[in-house]
Amino acid sequence: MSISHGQVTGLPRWDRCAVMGVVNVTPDSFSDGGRGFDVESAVKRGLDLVAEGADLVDVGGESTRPGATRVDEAEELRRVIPVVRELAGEGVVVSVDTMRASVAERSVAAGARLVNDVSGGRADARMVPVVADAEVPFVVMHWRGQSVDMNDRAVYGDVVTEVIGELRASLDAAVAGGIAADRIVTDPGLGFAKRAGHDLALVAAVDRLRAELGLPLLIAASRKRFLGRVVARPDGTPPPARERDAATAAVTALAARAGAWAVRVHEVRASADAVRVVRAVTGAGGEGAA
Ligand code: PMM
Repeated sequence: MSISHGQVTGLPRWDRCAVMGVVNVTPDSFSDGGRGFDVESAVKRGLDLVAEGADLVDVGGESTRPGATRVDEAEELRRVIPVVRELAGEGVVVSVDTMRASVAERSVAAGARLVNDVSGGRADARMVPVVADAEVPFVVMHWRGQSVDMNDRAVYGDVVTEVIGELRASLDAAVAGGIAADRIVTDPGLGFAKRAGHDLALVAAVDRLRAELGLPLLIAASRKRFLGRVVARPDGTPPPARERDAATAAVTALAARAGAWAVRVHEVRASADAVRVVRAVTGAGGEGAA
């Protein structure tokens, strides 16, 4: 009963669900309290995530949380490029989380091996051609528009069917734009124009998403609002984001069991253990298992 998690051309092959650790180079995480960002601390954070079991590290310089407004291009480059360069120089498999083609291009030149675009190529018309030219893998996430007002677009009849249909359109555009299908990862975009019930339905449908889209799947539930609601205190108050890591690891186990290619998480250790437990359990049911 071993599970196939899929493989992405241009990246290492893992015999289990991979774990992508998150380094958000944003003012609330790595500000040095003054003019700039503390590159050294952000790099150390990335290396710590690898030591805890991350297979890849996703570096982003722009918050996409609900209500977030955009940072300008120069600022995003200033935050992201030095961190990408240093982590790649240390041999880390680096992914860059950006909606801007210029940031993707410069990140790949600095050593990034994967471009993770929450807009799936829709926010910047140059993104697909740039990724196609660079011949790097590309994450196409389900997206209905910028974060500032995305909650207004969280309206679905059948969320799983609609997300699959809308993802297909972005995936077709990526392939038509020259990105090889075997370099594409897809992602239902938990929390992006989704309410808690939508997110839960999508987590429950990982195997269907995989089967119908036919591509490696990234699941990024880490610390998101829907988990805060699930593990809310008796008075209904959600715990703060940092107290949602056990709930996140539970989603990791479910996603890995359903064949996700990777999970994207802020706290790596528990998820790194979870994917190993899933591999051990799913590999243990064969002949001779007494
Ligand atoms: N979510 C966030 C950022 N990047 N990338 C992908 N592929 N999928 C996601 O769901 C996703 C992402 C927002 O999360 P954070 O601000 O808590 O890191």
